[in-house]
Amino acid sequence: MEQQKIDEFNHQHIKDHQRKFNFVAEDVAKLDDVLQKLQAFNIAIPSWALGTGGTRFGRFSGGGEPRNLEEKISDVGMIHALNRSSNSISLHIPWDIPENATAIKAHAAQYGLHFDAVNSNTFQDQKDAKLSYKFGSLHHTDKAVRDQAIAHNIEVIKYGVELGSNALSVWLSDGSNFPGQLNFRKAFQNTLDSLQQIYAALPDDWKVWIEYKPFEPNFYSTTIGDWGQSHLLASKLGKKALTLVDLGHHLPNTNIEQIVSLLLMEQKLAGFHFNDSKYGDDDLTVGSINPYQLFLIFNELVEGMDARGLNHATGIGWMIDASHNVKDPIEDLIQSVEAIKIAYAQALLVDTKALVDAQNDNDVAKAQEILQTAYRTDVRPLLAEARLRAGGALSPIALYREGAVRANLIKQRGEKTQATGL
Ligand code: RM4
Ligand code: MN
Ligand code: MN
Repeated sequence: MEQQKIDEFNHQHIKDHQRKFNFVAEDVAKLDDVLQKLQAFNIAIPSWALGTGGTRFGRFSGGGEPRNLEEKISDVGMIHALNRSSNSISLHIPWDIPENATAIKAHAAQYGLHFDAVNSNTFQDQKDAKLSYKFGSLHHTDKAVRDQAIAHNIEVIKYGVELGSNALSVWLSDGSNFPGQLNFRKAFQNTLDSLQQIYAALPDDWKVWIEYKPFEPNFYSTTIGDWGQSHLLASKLGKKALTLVDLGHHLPNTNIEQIVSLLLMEQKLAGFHFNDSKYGDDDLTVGSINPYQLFLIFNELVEGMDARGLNHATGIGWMIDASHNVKDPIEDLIQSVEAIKIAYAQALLVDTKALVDAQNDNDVAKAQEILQTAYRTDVRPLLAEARLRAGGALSPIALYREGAVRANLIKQRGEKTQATGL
């Protein structure tokens, strides 16, 4: 997407934008501060979500999917050119192996991209693997299987070092399907022992992010099933280990904002995998089901990060982890980034001082008014203004469609390509 096209598009829509922007800007106390924070705020795109997702029942390809890592990076480059808010990519290995790290880094740099956390995969058997993960990986009863999974994680760190990333993200499918299948204590101890060996291989400035999930693909128990189990492991491991919160990895109605607040307080919040869900790990577009919850999470984040003096943009990891079964992945990712930044902008608008007073006075109605005044503000023109200032498009999806980007990708790559990933 050439800059000239973006500028032309913005030129056509500038009047309309200014009218909307002036309307909301008038009421924003620290307007420049908010706009600067929005400009600085980027969300990483996962390399496994640039193709059409599927379920265990089927997969319906959308066409023009990236055929290799280079093409995935180009797709993220397209998203970033349009929204100026997606300046990094997170790789899942071995779905995306950077064979030539120097070339891959240079290719990404062309689009102003760098590499976020690297993700290991021990939830599938790899083609030439000697041993199977059918009954788990880091928690396995057989030391040889654990060793294979440990070696894989250490290899992923090596790829990450070459790419300039600084975190290993570990999600295990380890668990059990039936009562009696597993000794919980031994499974936990094996996991801890395996993670300790991976931890020992982390470079000084690296972190390991431990993700939890209550069920699926195992349906009776998951060895790292909730934030308590993840936090227990992270505290036993040490300072470089933190808990990663994937929004879809909670049982329905869990108060995620409270979890986030406490992890942040304990300096144990690694960051996020954003998505939305109605029932389970649905991996839907961020903000498509419950945008209020997302806002409440950001409200805790902004408050908690400010309390610790953390930089919002870089203090923790921000990443999308979604799957797109019926939408164009690029459009879906643009929508997710927008939803995240809307929630963030709304949280920045909360009158914190008044909220503290209301809390201290136990003025419950006032506290609700304060939060909902921020939540009900249409902040989209603020986001558009931040994008405009950063060289992005006033309306990324509109320009993406106007430019017939997907049709061009189909022409280049073909109708029947299939990206590796979810
Ligand atoms: C899992 C989990 C992990 C992701 C895989 C693909 O459910 O969310 O973060 O790496 O899916
Ligand atoms: Mn995840
Ligand atoms: Mn998930």
